[in-house]
Amino acid sequence: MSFESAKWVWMNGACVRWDEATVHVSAHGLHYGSGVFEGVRCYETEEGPALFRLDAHLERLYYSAEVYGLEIPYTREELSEAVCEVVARNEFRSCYVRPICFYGSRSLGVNPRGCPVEVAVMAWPWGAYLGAGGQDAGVRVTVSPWLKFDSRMMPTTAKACGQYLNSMLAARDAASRGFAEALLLDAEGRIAEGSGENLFVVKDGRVVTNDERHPILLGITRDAVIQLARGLGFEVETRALDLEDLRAAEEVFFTGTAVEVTPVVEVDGALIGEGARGPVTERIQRAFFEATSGRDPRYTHWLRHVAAQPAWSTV
Ligand code: PPE
Repeated sequence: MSFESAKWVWMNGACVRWDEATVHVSAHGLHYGSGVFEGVRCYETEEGPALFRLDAHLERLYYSAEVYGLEIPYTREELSEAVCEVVARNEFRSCYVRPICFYGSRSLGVNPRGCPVEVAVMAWPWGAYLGAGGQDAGVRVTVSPWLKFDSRMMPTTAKACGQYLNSMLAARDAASRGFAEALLLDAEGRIAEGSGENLFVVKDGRVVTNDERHPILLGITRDAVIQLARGLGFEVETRALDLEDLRAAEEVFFTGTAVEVTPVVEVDGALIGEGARGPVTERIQRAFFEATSGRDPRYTHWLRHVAAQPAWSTV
C-alpha cells in the first residue's frame, strides 16, 4: 500500500493537494475517535474506472453518521461526485477510496457540542490486503484473545473510527504471533468476524455466514457474495457460526472491500479442508471479479463509472 501516487484529496467541498489535507490536533475526532468512514474499491473496466457498490457504501456512511449524531453537510449525490472527482483527478485506473466524516475542532469533552463536521475523501492504490498471494494461496488466521464488543456496547452495524481500536488490538496480536489475521469471537463464544472482514464457511456444498443477530459489520461484499453465490446455484444460509463450524468446514473465506474474497486455509495451526483454496471459494472469487470488472452483465448496476475527462476546476 502506498500513498505516493495520491496527489489530491477532497476536503470539505473541494479538492486540495495531498499535503494540504490537514486537521488540527484539537479535532474531537482525534481525541475520541468520533468519526465514521467507508472503504470503497474502484476497479478497472473496459469503460474506465468504476466504483463497486458506491451507493451501498454511501448509504452505510449516512447510517453510521446518524447513529452517532453526525450531520453530514453534503448530499449523497455531492459525495458520489466527490468520490468520482478524487479518482479522476488522481488519474487512478483502480484504487481504494476512503470517505471519512468526523467532528472537527471547536471544543473538547466527550460530548461533541458545537464541533463542526468535517468530510474528506482520499484515494490510493491498495493491493492485496492480507499479503501478496493471499487470494490464491489463502491465509492463516488465529482466534483472538480479544472479544468483539457486542451491540449493546457499540452499534456493531455502524462503521465508526473509534470502534476500530477493538480490531486494531486483535490484528496486532495476530501479527505478533505470525498470523495474517484475527478472528474475533463474541461474548457467547460464537464467531463474530475478522478484524476487518466477514467470514463464510462452506459445508456440504452450502455457503454459510452469520448476520446482524451477531456483532458484525454487515459487509457490502458479504451481501454481494451472497447474491453471487445464489446466482451460481449455491444454497446460502445465514445463522450463528461457532468454532465447531470451522473444524467441520470444507472451505472458509473472508469477504470485505479491502480483502475482496480471500480463502482462509488454517486456523491456529489446524488446516481447513485440504489447507488450500477450495473449489467453491474459487468459483465465488471468479464471479466476484467478473462483477467488479463489468464483464458480467447481470451485475453492471453495481458499478458507477468515473467520467474519463475530468470536468472539475482546479483549486
Ligand atoms: N467487518 C469489519 C470489521 C470490517 O472492517 C469490514 C470492512 C467488513 C466486515 C467488510 O465490510 P465491506 O467492506 O462492506 O464488505 N473493512 C474495511 C476496512 C479495512 C481497513 O483495514 O481499513 C474494508 O475492507 O475496506
